[in-house]
Parts: sequence; C-alpha cells; structure tokens
Amino acid sequence: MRELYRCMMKVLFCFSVAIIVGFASTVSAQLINNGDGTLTQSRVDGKILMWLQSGGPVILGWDSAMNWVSNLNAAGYTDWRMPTLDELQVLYNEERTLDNYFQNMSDYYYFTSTKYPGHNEWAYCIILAGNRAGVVSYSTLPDVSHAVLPVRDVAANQRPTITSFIATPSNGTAPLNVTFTVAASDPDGTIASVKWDFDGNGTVDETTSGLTTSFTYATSGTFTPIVTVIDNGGSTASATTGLTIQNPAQYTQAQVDQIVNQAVADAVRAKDIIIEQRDLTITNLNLDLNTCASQNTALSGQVSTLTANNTALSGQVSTLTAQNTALSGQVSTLTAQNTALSDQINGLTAELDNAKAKLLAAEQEIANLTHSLQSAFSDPQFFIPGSNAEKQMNNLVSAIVNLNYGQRQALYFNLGGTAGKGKTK
Ligand SMILES: [Ca+2]
Ligand SMILES: [Ca+2]
Repeated sequence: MRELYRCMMKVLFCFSVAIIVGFASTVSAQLINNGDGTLTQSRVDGKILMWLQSGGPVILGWDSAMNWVSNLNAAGYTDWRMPTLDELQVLYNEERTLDNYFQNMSDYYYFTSTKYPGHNEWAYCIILAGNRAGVVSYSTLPDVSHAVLPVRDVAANQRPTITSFIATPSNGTAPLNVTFTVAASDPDGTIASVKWDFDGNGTVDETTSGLTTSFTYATSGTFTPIVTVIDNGGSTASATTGLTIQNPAQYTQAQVDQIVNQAVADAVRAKDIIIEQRDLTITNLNLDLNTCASQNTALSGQVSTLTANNTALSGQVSTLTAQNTALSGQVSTLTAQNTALSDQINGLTAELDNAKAKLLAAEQEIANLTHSLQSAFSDPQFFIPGSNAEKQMNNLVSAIVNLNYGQRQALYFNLGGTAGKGKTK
C-alpha cells in the first residue's frame, strides 16, 4: 500500500512539473530510414545520431535501463546509449509523428540520461507519442520505470580537400581551349563528382565524375573559374583559379594599308615572273617545233624512197611467185613421172630376177646332163640296144642338138675334147 502510494505520488509529481519545463530547442533535424532497422538524424548543428527503429521494448528503472542499453547489441552496433533530453526533444520537435518512423512507440514517458540540475536522484523524462506527446518531466531514481529509445553517435562526414586547381594555359588569345585539372581527396570517402563554373558567375557549367575537363573561351576577359568537388557523403570543397583571355591582335589602318600594298606588290611581281616564264616556254616550244618540222621533211623523203623500193620489191615478188607456181606444176608432173618409172623399174627388176632364176635352172640342168653323158660315155657297154634305151638316147641327142654353140662347146670340152672316149650317133 505504501509502494502504490509512492508510485502515484511520482506520477502526480511528473504531471506537476511538466508545465514548467516546456520545449527547449529550435535545432532542425532530418530522419533518414537506412533500411537496416536504424534511422539516421543529421542535425544542422553538425551532430549526427542513429536511432534504433524498433525503439525500446522494455520498461525499466533508470539504472536498469542505462545498463540494458549499454549492453545492447542491435543492427550490428554495440555502442548504443540512452539519449539526452536535448536529443529526444529535438527528435520530437522536428518529426512530431514519430510513429511514422519508430515501431511500438510507448505513449508514456521515455527516460533521458540528463539529470535534473542539483538533484542527482532525478532524471528527465519525455512523452514522445500520443495526445500528451511533448510533455517533459523528471522522475526520482530508481523507483520509477519508463521506456527507452536507444541512440548512438555517428561520426560526421569529413569534408574533401583540394590541393591544386590548375588551368592550362592560363592566358592566351580568344578563342582559347583551356584544360582544367583539380587535385582533390576525401579523408573518409571518395570524390563522387566535380562541378565546374568556367566563367565564375556562380552557375555550374559542367558536372563530371573525373578530375579534369576542358572549356573553350570564345571571348576576351578576366575570369575566375570555380571548381567544387563533392564527396560520397555530400560534403563539398571549392577552389578558384585565374584566367586572362585577350582579343586577337588589332591593326591600325596604316598597318592594314602597308600589308595590302605589300600583298599587291608581291602579286604583281609574281604575275611578271609567271609571264616571263610563259614567254620563255613559248620560245623554246617554237624552236622545238622548227626542229621537228625539218626532221619531218627529211623523214618524208626517206618514206618516199622506201615506198618506191617497196613497190619494186612487190613486183619482183609477184614474178617470183608466178615462177614458183609454174615450177611447182613441173615438180608435180615430174614426181608423177618418177613414180611411174619407179613402178616400171620394179616390174623390170622382177622380170630380171625371174630370168636369172630360169638361167640358173638351165645351167643346173646342163650340169646334170653333162654328168650323165660323162657317165654314159665312160662305160664300155655304153650302147645298149632296146627300145627304151634307144628312145632315151634319141632324147639325149635331141637335147644336145638343141644346145646353142657355146653350150655345145662347153659340153665338148667337158667330155674330153677332141680325144674323148664318148661317141655320138
Ligand atoms: Ca568525406
Ligand atoms: Ca558559369
């Protein structure tokens, strides 16, 4: 009964002091949902906080709450802590409808780590949701239990730095193409983009991802180009450089007249030279023409002579051709005659061979007959009567009689000459 009374008194005490605390901060903030259960709050005073989106599902006394949040391991972080009164007030004042960002919001008090000045046993607390949102109070410790909204500090994004910004060339005559190169780095990230204001009028003329670009200045003037590098956290750094562009060279009327007069004189001189060369060329060509004409005449005479010779030779050729034709006819005739005579020679040769064969046969027959006669006349009983032998003898005598003179002489000598033993009938 006594505890219940103490609690009721604490609640009434909170209500009683809520009116006199009110709102304290005008610092604006922006909440970004990181998609990993956390919310990042970038305050314009440079402070960056990360809130646990699920909030504090616990209702604890202040000491237990401080202990719980310091041991909390959530969303990959272990450096969670209890927020200060200022941090919860700024969060509520800027966003108001925290239910849109946090889950399971309690519509009662949330503890802060801020102690009431001069009273170490009192800690501030604030209502963040519901129709009493924004009410600030303080509670005695450690009796009262409230919700907790864990928070952690996030290191601020460090700005990039520029070490040089060079224009090459930095002066010249329009139109002038100038190459710009910036050397920049980011201590805790990368250079994401570069913005170039070539005429320095405050309007960005080009945005690149690289650290170099070029621009052509069409008109004269003195310029102060501005380069701005942006890191991956959105922080920027800028630098300027100087640039002087002159107009093209200007001439006085006297200088223009001098240039024009010189150009005309040069042109006239060039024309005279061309004419001289032309006349010289014509003279040389005329000389060449005369030489060619005389050579042509001489060659014409040679052509006439050769033509006459050719005509005469043509006549000779015609005559010789006719003679050749006639001789060809004679050759043909003689060839035919020669062929016929060859045939006759072949025929006569055959007849001669035949006659020689007959002569050989006759000589053989004479030899045989001679031998027979020699045998007959050498036999003492040569004469044998009888019809048949007589007939053979008669034939033999007849054959001998039919011999010519030479044959008979040969036979005679073969039979022994005038003293031969044989007898004739
Ligand atoms: Ca940075
Ligand atoms: Ca500009």
